[in-house]
Amino acid sequence: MGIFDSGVGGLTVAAAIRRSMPDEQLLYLGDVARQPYGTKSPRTVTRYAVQAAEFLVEKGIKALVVACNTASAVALDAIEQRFPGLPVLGVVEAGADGAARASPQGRIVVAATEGTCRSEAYERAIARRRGGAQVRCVPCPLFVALAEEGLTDGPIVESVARHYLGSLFDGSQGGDCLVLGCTHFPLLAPALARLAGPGVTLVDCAEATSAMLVRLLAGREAPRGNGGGLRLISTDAPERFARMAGRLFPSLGPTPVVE
Ligand code: DGN
Repeated sequence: MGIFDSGVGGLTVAAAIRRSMPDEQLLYLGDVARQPYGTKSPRTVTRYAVQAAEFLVEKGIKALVVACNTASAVALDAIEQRFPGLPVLGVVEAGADGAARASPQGRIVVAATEGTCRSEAYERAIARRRGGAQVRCVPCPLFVALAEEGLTDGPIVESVARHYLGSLFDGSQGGDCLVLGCTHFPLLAPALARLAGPGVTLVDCAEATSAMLVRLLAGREAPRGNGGGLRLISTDAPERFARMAGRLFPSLGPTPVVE
């Protein structure tokens, strides 16, 4: 199975897939040479995303997970058109599904990149599942840099989180659900959960995506006990990618192999 993101963020999705489908062979591409995707135009993100998909398809994958909300928001149709017949799953549909189910009153805050917010993909996907829900998409571009830097909690993260989301969960009309609408953001989840407060449900699109993937691949799973694995490929600076991946995902070991 192929998975890609602009960097290490999509490893939150890969880790969730590993937990729920441990027999699958996963091939992960981090397009760090061209990150961030979140501030680029839809045309550029689509070109990058189709190229990333081409690279993975050439390696012989049976399904593709677009583990980047920005690419899912703007490039999913282009990828599906380029590879008819290949099961393709994007994280926006999964995140929207999770939010529509989890929000008690339908007051949903989506923290995402500028590109995802501009596309209004979450608003559309949530409206299809839960008409009448209020959706507020907030661009939080610095969260991506913090996660890529391995800075996932502490006073700097708290202050950036307050800057973007500080007033959105106050009072009876505040958000009741926070969607981590960028695959880098689950890495900051403890700080974001503290900021949102105890009454607010966090929706992690990584978990929601892996649950959707299990349903999508029913009947086509890898044989049990064949020892699945995760192969990592980076489009630039593999040593740095390995260092960050090892630090953020201890289950990969301190210095995972990155090609
Ligand atoms: N992780 C990507 C996303 O989910 O949107 C984008 C990160 C970025 O490249 N800005």
